[in-house]
Amino acid sequence: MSYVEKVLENLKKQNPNEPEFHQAATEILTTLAPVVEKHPEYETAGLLERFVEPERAIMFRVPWVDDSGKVQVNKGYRVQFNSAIGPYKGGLRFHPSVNLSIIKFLGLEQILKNSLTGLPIGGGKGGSDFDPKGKSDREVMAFCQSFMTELYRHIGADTDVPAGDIGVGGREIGYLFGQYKRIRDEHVGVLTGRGLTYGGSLVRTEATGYGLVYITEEALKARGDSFKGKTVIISGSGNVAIYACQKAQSLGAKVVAMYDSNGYVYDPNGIQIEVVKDIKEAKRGRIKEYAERVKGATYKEGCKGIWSIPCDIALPCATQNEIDVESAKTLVKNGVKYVAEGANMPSTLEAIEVFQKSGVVFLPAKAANAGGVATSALEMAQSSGRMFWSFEEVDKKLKDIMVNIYHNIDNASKEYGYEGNYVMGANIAGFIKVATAMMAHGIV
Ligand code: NDP
Ligand code: 2IT
Repeated sequence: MSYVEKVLENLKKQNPNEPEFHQAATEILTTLAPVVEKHPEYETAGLLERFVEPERAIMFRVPWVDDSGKVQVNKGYRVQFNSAIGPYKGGLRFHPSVNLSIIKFLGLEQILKNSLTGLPIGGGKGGSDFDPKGKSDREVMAFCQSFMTELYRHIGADTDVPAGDIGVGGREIGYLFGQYKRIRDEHVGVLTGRGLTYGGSLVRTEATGYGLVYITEEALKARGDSFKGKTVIISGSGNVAIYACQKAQSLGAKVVAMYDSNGYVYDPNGIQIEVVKDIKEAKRGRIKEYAERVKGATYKEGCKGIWSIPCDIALPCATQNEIDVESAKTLVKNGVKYVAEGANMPSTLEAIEVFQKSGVVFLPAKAANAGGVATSALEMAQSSGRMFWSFEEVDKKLKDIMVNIYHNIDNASKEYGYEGNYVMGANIAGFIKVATAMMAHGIV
């Protein structure tokens, strides 16, 4: 049995009932075989065993009082996965589906994503099974204050810097930051995605969606093509989806469909993103309302149907495993040419295989959605320098980072003999930097 196979088998034995963690680890480790073959010293140093084991995983109780006066209890998590190349960095997810397996898969992905940005950030992730949907602002504040009352002791501007993810946006970051500052009496860059009046960076709100479109644009350009005139499907209608839609349309694409967890809207005339922003950002409403407001648009219950709409480019921007093997086959049958992942692990392993075997250009999440965390690192840099850069400056840095990531993963795929396989390219390019740092640090 090879080194990679041994590590994977042991991981599954040591961490039973963590299917999402197994899935992410399988995707990553199986592509690293050519690297560990080149570096037999990694096995002696137990490098892969250490790489897949979080440095620390914190689980805690989050009690809070709801509007009826009843005490509610949620689970809180922070997995500090790897600090070889910088302080732990990664988002917080508030969603009822959150459990240790989900946080560990996200944390493991984050290590390599953060490495690919070229910036000094390690990997971490956290969150809670708390559902902000349908809660009052006061309930969300009470939850966030309780969550931070435990989390504050584990994080710090040079230790671990959380940010947003599903269910954690500007409102939640504000409440979390307020409580951290109150307990620690420190106004520092301990969270990113902060508001612009208290240390946030321009472009952070737009960064993940914009970055996704920038890297896809570079992949198109490398093939003599562009977004102009392309039909695009975007799943989700949250932070990543909205700004991916806006940027893709500004480059001449027509985005015809989006969804939330209840169903999808189809607008053959092209999604009017200002309407989506009003429904989702301003009113915290449901995407269904889009079809009530825009003539010619239709709404269908259920998410999966979105993948049966013919498109040139698919940008999954909602959640893990939203594209299964069947949906992948439908997309290919209908002529999809590019799939770039805005969400984390939105394609199942079998779906990825379908895309790759069909010659679809597939840009995996850890490369394609790295613009969010990259801009978070730019926010950290501005915080420690006590200064701010203009929108244009940050946007330019973001674009340069995404273009670099594209060429790094493309070059790595060629160097290792798997040209165009960007799953291999991204995992290998991300891993080599982390592995080199870990080897330099000795057995820690
Ligand atoms: P938001 O909470 O802003 O939006 C999430 C969107 O996805 C909503 O439309 C939501 O619908 C939908 N969604 C969530 N869960 C499900 C589900 N189980 N089934 C169907 N739809 C679902 O989150 P973000 O836009 O920030 O995050 C989206 C994805 O992008 C996640 O995978 C996240 O990890 C990833 N990501 C985010 C980054 C960021 O900077 N924010 C950076 C890199 C990656 P509903 O409103 O009905 O719940
Ligand atoms: O998955 C991700 O990269 C994020 N949710 C953003 C993390 C960050 O620290 O900005």
